[in-house]
Amino acid sequence: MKRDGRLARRWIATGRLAAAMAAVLFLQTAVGDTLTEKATETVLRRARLMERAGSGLVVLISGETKNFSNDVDYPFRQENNLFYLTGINQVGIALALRPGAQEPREVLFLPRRDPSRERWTGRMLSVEEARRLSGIWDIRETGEWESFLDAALSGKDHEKRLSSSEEHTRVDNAAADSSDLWLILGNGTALAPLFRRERVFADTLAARHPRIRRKDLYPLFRDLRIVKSAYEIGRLRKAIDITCEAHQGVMQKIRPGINESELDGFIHSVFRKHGAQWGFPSIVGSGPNATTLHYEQNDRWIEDGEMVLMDIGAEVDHYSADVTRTIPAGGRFTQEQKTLYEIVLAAQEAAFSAIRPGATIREVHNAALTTLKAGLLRVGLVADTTGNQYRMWFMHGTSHWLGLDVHDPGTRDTIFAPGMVLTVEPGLYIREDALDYLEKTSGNEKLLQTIRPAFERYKNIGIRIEDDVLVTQEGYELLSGSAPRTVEAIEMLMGR
Ligand SMILES: [Mn+2]
Repeated sequence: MKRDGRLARRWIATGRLAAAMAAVLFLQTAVGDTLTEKATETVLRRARLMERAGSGLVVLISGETKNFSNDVDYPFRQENNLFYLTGINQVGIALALRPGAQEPREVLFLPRRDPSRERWTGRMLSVEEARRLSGIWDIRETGEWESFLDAALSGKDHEKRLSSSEEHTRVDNAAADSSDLWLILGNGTALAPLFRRERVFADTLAARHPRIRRKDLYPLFRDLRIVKSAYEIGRLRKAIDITCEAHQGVMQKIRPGINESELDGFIHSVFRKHGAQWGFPSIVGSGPNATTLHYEQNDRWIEDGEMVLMDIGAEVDHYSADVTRTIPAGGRFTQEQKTLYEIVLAAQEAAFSAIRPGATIREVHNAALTTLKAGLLRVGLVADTTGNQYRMWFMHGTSHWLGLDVHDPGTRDTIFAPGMVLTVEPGLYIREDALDYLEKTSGNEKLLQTIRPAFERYKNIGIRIEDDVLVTQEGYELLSGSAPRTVEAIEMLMGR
């Protein structure tokens, strides 16, 4: 008898974690490669999310295309949480999950294919393709989306039709959905404005179904996404390797007289050579531009004796790297540049040593700060290390989470566990106007007198060293070590 995996598909459709795991195993071993590695991932992610939600209706809607100019759009990029659950990067899709209900517990809504549109903007996914990508069996047209939600929210029976067959079944709502409506809202986070469409959508549904209680999916996604699977770590490793290759290439290519834009283009060419995109616009800042944290203009001519800060990250399958190197344009650090560089490097090393299961980003930051402050006192850029004087020269956090978002969801107090990936990126930015805005108090006058000579020596130097780190059982693994990081290693590769 031919094993076609139909039964396993039904197990997956139950959305129950244990059943989904067994089905995935069965498909892999008995049926062959019917489920891609990526689909296997998304099957388990949906089951885990449903396990956490417990009951109700989970709703995710696709991102929108953003207009660039007239009839030209930016390249479409799927909303990351929907991508996390489906692996599908097509506009106009929607996902409904019904934890705690009877089948169907997972339904994906797909726009109907339109040859006249596809002629202009490219192929749209067929039902079979969407199935193969997501591992979701029940796929319907987006036109049925509203009536499906209404039926699910009102607990009425709803006729289900499998788009690819003539099979008709009845949705059994005996175990009716609870009135919880789960959407990504980002309540209490700075990201809440990003989910405005979800709020409007919830308002629309609430007008028709007054009983519903809104529940925020954001904390569920944050907790799920923060620990990376082996598959995800593989994607991140690839993105990081490509990024490090770009850094190595720049170190060999750069020379005084080159424009930041040419380095920007070169970096992008390395990403594209490997089929990757950027996860965020590259920062290529030379001389004084290196003191602007998110400088993106990238159009200045680079002079001899200057340093160039490059904060870049390739993106593979939505997973972004984030690696910064700061190098001397002419291949050799001046004494002043080297002095400050060694302080930042030592701070980064101190931060690394704080990384192990059980620690937090707050502790990593504090470890970096202690070293950084001592260094600043030594060179005379602060008068004492007890207060916040260091914030004139280092004004951002040391770490953030890394993943589908280059700043992945998570907090400073999330307890480290194996599989988490974060950046470690101390820096020093001696902006030329940094002292102009100090309040005119007698204390500050005295401070200015003390640090003025050091400031004159180091002004217009900006340095950041950023690496990507995986938390392991034993401590950590440096993922971006192939891009030279020490003064000696950088000067050696630059070969001058
Ligand atoms: Mn970063």
